[in-house]
Amino acid sequence: MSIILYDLAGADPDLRFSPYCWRTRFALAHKGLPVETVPWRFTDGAVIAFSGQGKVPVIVDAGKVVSDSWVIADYLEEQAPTPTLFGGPTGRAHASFVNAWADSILVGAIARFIVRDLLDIIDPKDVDYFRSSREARFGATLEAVQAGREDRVAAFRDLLLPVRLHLRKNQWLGGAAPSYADHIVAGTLMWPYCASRFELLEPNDPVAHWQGRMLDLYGGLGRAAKRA
Ligand SMILES: N[C@@H](CCC(=O)N[C@@H](CS)C(=O)NCC(=O)O)C(=O)O
Repeated sequence: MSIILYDLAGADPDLRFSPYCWRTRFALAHKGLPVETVPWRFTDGAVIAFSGQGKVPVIVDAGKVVSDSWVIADYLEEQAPTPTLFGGPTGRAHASFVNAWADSILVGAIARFIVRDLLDIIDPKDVDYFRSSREARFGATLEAVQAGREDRVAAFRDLLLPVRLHLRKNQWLGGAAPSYADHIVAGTLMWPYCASRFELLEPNDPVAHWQGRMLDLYGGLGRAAKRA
């Protein structure tokens, strides 16, 4: 039986752009677990009713409801230990560090380049909620948050230096094979990749080359993603 994944969608139900849902999509594909995705919009509310919280990803596995991408990764590792997502407790701790970095630094940095673009792809019924909740978070209009991005993109690319240095000597963030650390960062980068046409990465950046390898993994799961 397939695992059900509630997955953030745009006005176009095939446009899936959540940085957290993509982490789960990659993790499920890594495990070779069949998944059926259910498009979810910010104002749907359905996941609140049965998961006790209001965010996606949420998975339902034979009646068991699990929310939060990190908790889901742990759950999948426990339920289906091979192929491993973490490579043991030390790898899990390293992935936890990558998760904290992605959530606290990378997501916020990317938002400043694409948050206004998101208005053009989300479901019309989500627009008022999205604008007011995000403008309250940033303390500025979405247009002001995104303004001047061409002048700021070099600084964003500098932020990825630790990833770039690691990739000079390793094929994957997980080392010789992709791990959940790869899913975290690649999943986060699926957000701008799917939701915006703004080029965050230079094509000759080792990070972009690694992203290309990630897009090709799991039968080209990322490569097949619909883009804005
Ligand atoms: N810590 C959560 C974060 C999940 C999250 O923020 N999801 C966003 C979609 S990308 C969401 O559902 N937001 C609902 C809202 O803003 O109302 C995870 O890792 O899964």
